[in-house]
Amino acid sequence: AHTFDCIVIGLGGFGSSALYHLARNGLKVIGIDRFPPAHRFGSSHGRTRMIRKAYFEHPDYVPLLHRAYALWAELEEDYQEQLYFECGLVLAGDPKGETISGARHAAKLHNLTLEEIARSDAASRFPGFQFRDDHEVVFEPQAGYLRVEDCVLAHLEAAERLGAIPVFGEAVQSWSVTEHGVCVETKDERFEAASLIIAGGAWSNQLLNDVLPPLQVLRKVQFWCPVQPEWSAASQQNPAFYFDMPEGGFYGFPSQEGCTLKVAQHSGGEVVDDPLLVDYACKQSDRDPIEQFVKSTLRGVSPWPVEHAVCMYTMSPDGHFIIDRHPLHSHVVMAAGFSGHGFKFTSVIGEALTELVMTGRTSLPMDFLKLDRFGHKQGV
Ligand code: PYC
Repeated sequence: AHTFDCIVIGLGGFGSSALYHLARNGLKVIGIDRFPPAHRFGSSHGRTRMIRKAYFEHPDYVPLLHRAYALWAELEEDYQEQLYFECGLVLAGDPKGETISGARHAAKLHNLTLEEIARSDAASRFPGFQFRDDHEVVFEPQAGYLRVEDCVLAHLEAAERLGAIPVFGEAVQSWSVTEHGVCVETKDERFEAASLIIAGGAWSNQLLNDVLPPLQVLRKVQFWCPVQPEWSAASQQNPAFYFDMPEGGFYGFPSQEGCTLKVAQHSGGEVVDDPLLVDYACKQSDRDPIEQFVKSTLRGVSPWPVEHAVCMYTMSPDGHFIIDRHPLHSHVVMAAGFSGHGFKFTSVIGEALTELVMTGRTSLPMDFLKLDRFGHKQGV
């Protein structure tokens, strides 16, 4: 048995950040993941993740986003590579829908820049898009994307430099509370520590089934479609986008290398029973909604993708994150249910998880993400 200050289960977006922040605070830490670094079998892969501040899902995320942006900038400095690309974000939708009204509300409440784009100007300002007559358009200039795998690798590398030990290729079989802290067992090893962070992504149900409300894991497919030269030539000026269509939410990112554009559906998705058995092949039924969206909305983009990646969303019952101490074991901290919009927060949530481990509370305003909003599970 090995003795650490803290063990982190899961080294994806959240676990890698927690590992870094724990090490930065001088803790002796080990992280364990069944897959290799920045792998493609969870929820932190596919080249890009959106980052934005006019948070339509809930304005209470905005203070966390301010800190997340600052921490991404620090990590870039440390890693000596650009992780955040500020291309701006076009949001389009029915003004009564959550996307437009929620973004306006968050921007107003927190004094964020959110440009109103008149319908008559939208097409000339953003010639890559075809806007619906019943849609309104806003533009958030201080939004863009993160290079997702590089963010995970940057956190891991920085953590290792500070003495953290990441272990890959070892699946956690169980964790338990001991007289002095916690014990985590893999097939071949047993690790002991004073405290534990569980950041298991799509495996959260299995790791925390006695306390979490049921989290629904959804299979999501991200696509890369070939673009005409106007997208690539002007790729520096092309924004990220999120369209709230009658058929669902669709989003994407400008071409990075000048040949393809990433596009995916935020809504919908097949339910995954076992995250180890998710279907990584692309089906016609995955392609159909994307084909329809690209044809109706994007100009100069082929509706026939040349590449895809399958990823998972782990949905909490209300679509908001669950970040808290374990209700029975205060030295066990959990981060789960990121519901398809968590990655941008990994920098700040790693810091919050570290504070929870070290002091039992966090200075960040995140009480709205506590577990007790779901009531108590029977038996707890
Ligand atoms: O987290 O911003 C986000 C997002 C947009 C589309 C899917 N996730």
